[in-house]
Amino acid sequence: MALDRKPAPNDLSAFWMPFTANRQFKSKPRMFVSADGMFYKTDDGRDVLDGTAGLWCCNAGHNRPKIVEAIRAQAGELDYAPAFQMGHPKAFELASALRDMAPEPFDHVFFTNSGSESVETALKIALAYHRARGEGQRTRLIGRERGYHGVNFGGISVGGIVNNRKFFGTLLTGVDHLPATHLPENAMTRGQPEHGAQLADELEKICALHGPETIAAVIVEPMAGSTGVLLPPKGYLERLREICTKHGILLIFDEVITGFGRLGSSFAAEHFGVMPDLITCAKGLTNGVIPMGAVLATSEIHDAFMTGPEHMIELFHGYTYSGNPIASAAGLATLATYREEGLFERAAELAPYWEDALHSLSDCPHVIDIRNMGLIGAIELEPIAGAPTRRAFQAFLDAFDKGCLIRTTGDIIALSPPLIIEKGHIDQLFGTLRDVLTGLD
Ligand code: PXG
Repeated sequence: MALDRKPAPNDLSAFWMPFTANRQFKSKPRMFVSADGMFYKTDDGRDVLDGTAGLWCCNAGHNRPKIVEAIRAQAGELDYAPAFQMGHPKAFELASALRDMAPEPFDHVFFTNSGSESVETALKIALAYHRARGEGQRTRLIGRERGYHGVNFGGISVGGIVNNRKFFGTLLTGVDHLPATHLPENAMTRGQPEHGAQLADELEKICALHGPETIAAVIVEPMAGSTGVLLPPKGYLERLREICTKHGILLIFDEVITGFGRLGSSFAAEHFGVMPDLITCAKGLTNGVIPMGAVLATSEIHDAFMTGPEHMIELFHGYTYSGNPIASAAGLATLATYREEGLFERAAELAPYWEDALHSLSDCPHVIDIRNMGLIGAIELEPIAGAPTRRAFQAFLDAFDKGCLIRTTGDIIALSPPLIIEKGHIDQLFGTLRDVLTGLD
């Protein structure tokens, strides 16, 4: 393209938007131009309440001074340093801060740039760990139906969302899936559902089919977010842990959504009291402001690599931007903001109010299920016959017109506000949703 060509501000054709109905969007664009605290501002000057923390990532809300200042200062001090064979202080400081925030066994941190990369990294660490210990035959990876683990090839292979898989060829081989944890008899449960712990026993069947000694790792979201907020039944995660331990299989919790206070604790592992062997995270690590992700590993896993000659690279994996200085500065300021403002505790305190407000919508038209945990909520709508997803998408458009940002996946509305939300905002969000749901076809 000629350098002198300046696209008009209303030229939307060049940007091929991710996970977006491009033609619909470009015919009637929805643009945010600024954000502060709990609100976005649109290009036509309207305030929109952020009911989703961006995409589940701005857990401390928007335009937070400490984070903004840290990025500004870091950009002027050390903009970039090579990530391989060189270091800079902030990456080490952030790794230590993350270790201190995480549950006890997670002593080591590998930096990535997104949730998808965290997942690829964790799967590769799992495979290489077994090989380092002389169990190179453990190559199988087990995911779960309706699981979301990002969009790279490993992640879509272990993931269980059909549209994210079916267009993209044969994916990884040697992958099996557990059944999803969603059971109709648990509809309208508040918090963790009673029924379904036995779904974890499917792992025993997969072990019996292949031989457990061929399985490297099981990866699950402790609470599945993207697929529409599917909660783990009581006892389910404990059972998965038990079976993995029994067979020497690594358990990976994908905490890209559940990390950083979403459930009222640092990580879901802490919330549920079930410790995996690896945790993937991203999003809230930098409040969504700068792309960054991480994999947390136990010493047992990390130390298995620390053998051989000292001049040798122990893990042949990493990214140009692993531990990028500006991302590290943003991460440090984000974790400090969570700590200083007690935002995880705040989420736990507000959760009962959130739960009541959410479940008050159970009498609205089309609502067939409501699910919640921490500051997460889902409202499942009866699909329009022959036109799945249309009803929820209309709810998304109507809510936006009425000043609230919500997310929809299939016919499920998902809510995950910044943890700084006030009770008044919760009332506004659910008041608007009542209007929206009442007006839907
Ligand atoms: N794992 C999990 C559990 C996720 O939720 C990823 C991995 C991938 O992260 P990146 O940073 O590569 O996008 C995710 C991402 C939604 C929504 O509306 C969810 C995600 C991303 C965008 C939208 O549910 N989750």
